[in-house]
Amino acid sequence: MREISPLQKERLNYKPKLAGALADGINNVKLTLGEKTTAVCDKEEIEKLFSHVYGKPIAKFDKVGIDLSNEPKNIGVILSGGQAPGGHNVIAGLFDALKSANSENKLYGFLGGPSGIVDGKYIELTSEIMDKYRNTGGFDIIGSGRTKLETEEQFKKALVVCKNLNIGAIVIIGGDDSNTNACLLAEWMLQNNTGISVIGCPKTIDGDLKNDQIEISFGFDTATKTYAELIGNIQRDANSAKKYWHFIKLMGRSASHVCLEAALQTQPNITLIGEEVEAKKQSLGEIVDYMAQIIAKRGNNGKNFGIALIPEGLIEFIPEMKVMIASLNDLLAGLEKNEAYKNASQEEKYQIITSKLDSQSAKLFNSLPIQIKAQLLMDRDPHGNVQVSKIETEKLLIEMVRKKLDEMKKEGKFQGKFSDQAHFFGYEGRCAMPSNFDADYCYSLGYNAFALVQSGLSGYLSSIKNTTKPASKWVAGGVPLTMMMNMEKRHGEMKPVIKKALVDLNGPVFRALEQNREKWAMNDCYIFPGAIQYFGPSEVCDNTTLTLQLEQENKLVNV
Ligand code: FBP
Repeated sequence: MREISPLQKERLNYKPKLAGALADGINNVKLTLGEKTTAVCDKEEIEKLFSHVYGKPIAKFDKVGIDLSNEPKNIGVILSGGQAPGGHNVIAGLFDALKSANSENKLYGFLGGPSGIVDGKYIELTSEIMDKYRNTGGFDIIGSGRTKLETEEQFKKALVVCKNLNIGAIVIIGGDDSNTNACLLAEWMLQNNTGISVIGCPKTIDGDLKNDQIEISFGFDTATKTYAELIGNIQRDANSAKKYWHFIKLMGRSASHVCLEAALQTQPNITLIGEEVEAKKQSLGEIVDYMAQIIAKRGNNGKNFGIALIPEGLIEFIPEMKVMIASLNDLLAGLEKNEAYKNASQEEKYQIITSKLDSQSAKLFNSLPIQIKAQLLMDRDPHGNVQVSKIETEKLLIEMVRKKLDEMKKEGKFQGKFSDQAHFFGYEGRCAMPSNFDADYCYSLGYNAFALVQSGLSGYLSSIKNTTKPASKWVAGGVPLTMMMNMEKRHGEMKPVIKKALVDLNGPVFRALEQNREKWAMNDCYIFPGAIQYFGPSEVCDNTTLTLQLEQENKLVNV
């Protein structure tokens, strides 16, 4: 029996490239601080809530300068939220930087996400452990979780754990919600003069933790390439058998970046974008009409097959659904502790809910298939988000499109056939072996997180910029977390959270889809990207996503 595959073995030996300023080692970087910053929205509230970390300047590292190796320092690291390819490399970068600064430094990994630091569950990460996880996918080195850190009690417990381990800094690797945790923790640690700093690293396959300072969250590159490979394979199958319409839902809780990137990589017949649906105020019925028109037109031309990409977050962008979901969120937050509701049968729950919704939302709720109703009432995650990965939008659309096509058939507008296949791609890509881009980017993010810690900063997100250029030209630094914050309603209350980046409908990425999708709908322009390549010519192995290339350079590099 083999213990690991030949590719796994080769990847363990891959040496990730470091951002230029960090490449000469952790003891050769110089910190420059820029101007003071402000929050992206709701400035006054955010400043009040984070008076100790608010408004800090942007940080940038250059080569050569202060010696960052000093007193032994222990660091705690947390993987938080959904898995994203490259998480292990962030830890590897942090580990290597910390050990090269001082071999007595220790890295503790908190187990199972943020709850690990509260409950004091941890392991010391040694070279022996670390070397088994370099360049691998997954978060299994220490596990992950979605616990929200926000109470005084949690912070006090975390402090005791850190003091016992002599931890001087905590690195939280997570998405918008997890880095909101990081900011709350940083504020509390500073306010209480604990001497413990907190640094975040931008993770999420969803690609929505980005802004003027953060070009991309890690994991988006590998996950979208994995989905694009699978979509390409299905396109080949559809084009061979010519008998199925494949409705493919793609992960990405809210923003449609994953769906948009996958569409540009594969050129399917239909691509829905949540942000566009919202901007055009399209109803569910209008979306169904749009899809049915394309399916009918293709069917009438003898093409009873095709590919439709559906973003996971679509449901929350459809105006009438958005209103209904917002009411459901408030209602469910109130009903959480209501014993009568908790003990009611599913049917009784629907009645209670319908009686409390306004008439339009009640009508919409009642019109939904039973499984979608049940999925909409499922528990929210600890951050108050609807669990969109559990809502089968692809099946809802298939059912509604089928009804519409039946009507069109009766009216003589559709002469073809409609046979469907439903897919949901999410978990297939979240733990894939990181692409070279993600392996390098993550290693740099982790290495850089240590440079931020050693520079005495807290409440910052590790940032690596200029990522469409070769790694030697990447720019390392840090962005104050409060700069990305705004106030949002969660669990029925206004809370400070990092603002999600949605698809920019005026940006070059969406425009690339808009300019082509009519052609892609009727002609079969499918592209088959194939599997991620780790070894071989640079133009095959080291290219980044089309989203990043279009956003950063407004042109496609290496394509
Ligand atoms: P993060 O925002 O934590 O990175 O998670 C992203 C994600 O993969 C979403 O795309 C998806 O909706 C969600 O996690 C599913 O999470 P879970 O597997 O915990 O239900």
